[in-house]
Amino acid sequence: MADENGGDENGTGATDASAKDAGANAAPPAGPTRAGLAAVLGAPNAGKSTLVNRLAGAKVSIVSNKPQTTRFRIRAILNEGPTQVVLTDTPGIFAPRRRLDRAMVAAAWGGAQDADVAMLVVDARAGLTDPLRAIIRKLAQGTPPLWLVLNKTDLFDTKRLLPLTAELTALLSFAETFMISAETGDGVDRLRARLCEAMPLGPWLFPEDELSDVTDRMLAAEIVREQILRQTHEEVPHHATVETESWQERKDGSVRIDCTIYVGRASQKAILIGDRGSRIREIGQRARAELTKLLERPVHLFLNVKDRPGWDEERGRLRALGLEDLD
Ligand SMILES: Nc1nc2c(ncn2[C@@H]2O[C@H](COP(=O)(O)OP(=O)(O)OP(=O)(O)O)[C@@H](O)[C@H]2O)c(=O)[nH]1
Ligand SMILES: [Mg+2]
Repeated sequence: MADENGGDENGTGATDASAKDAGANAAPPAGPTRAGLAAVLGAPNAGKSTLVNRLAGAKVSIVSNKPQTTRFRIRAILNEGPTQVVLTDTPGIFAPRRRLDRAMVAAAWGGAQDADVAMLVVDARAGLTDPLRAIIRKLAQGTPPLWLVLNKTDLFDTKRLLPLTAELTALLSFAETFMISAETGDGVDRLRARLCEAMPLGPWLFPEDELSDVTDRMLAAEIVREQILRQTHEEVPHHATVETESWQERKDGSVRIDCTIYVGRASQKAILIGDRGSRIREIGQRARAELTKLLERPVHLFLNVKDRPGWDEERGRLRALGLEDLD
């Protein structure tokens, strides 16, 4: 299940003036400040987004038990004392096939390029899998200082981590190694503290009240997609994309949000809608509840499902996701 730590904070970030609960630590102090970029990389499903949310103390990036949940780079901003850490969550890295997949993997590698620290998050229970080997081979070609983050330690006896750590460090040298559970928060405080220490001296990169670079419109689409990932199976989640079509502020302080869900086939549309609309109703209800919490105001959410074969090869759809053209 998703970790909704800090779910009652304003997780919308962006430039929205409603990002008022950025925390007591928000204002940069008068003395010298530190700021830098910390990228989170790894195979799909390693727990990268769970970790980013945990480090930032707010739900910024969606989480599900299905691989390839994150599709584009998401920045979450962690302000602690004099230090600002800009965390970059990235899509899991895997062997891409579709244009969408290629753009996702390119976004992941792009996230590491300018970072001051790159954290390789490993699902330690899964161990040294083939996708992880491929990532390590690529990382060996050179990246920023690399930290190894062995995740999901709540799932097994941590004694079993020693052979895995030895195996990984024989393949690649890591400046630091951490053993954590992003889900329970175990070990995350030490990682957060070390990240803060590793940031270079310099002015903050984002205003103190910003929590992420995800706009409210993008957040709405992502929260709907999170429910699709959780409530449908097999091919449907990976062949669905969500776009926020309209956003209307109402006088009573509520907001009306209209989202379109594109799927690859009519059969997927039927699954998504469900028996007499039951599935889409449930998706809408849960997404609405989550958005009401994150946006801290009443939300009216309207979902429209369209089948659009080949959307995952369409440049316009990828651009709507914030992914760039590759060719
Ligand atoms: N038990 C346990 N589960 C975890 C932990 N961290 C993440 N998970 C679960 O692992 C699954 C994947 O987590 P995500 O954070 O979406 O993983 P990700 O690496 O961002 O995945 P992609 O975006 O698909 O690349 C979810 O079901 C999480 O709840 C952990 O420390 N312990
Ligand atoms: Mg993710």
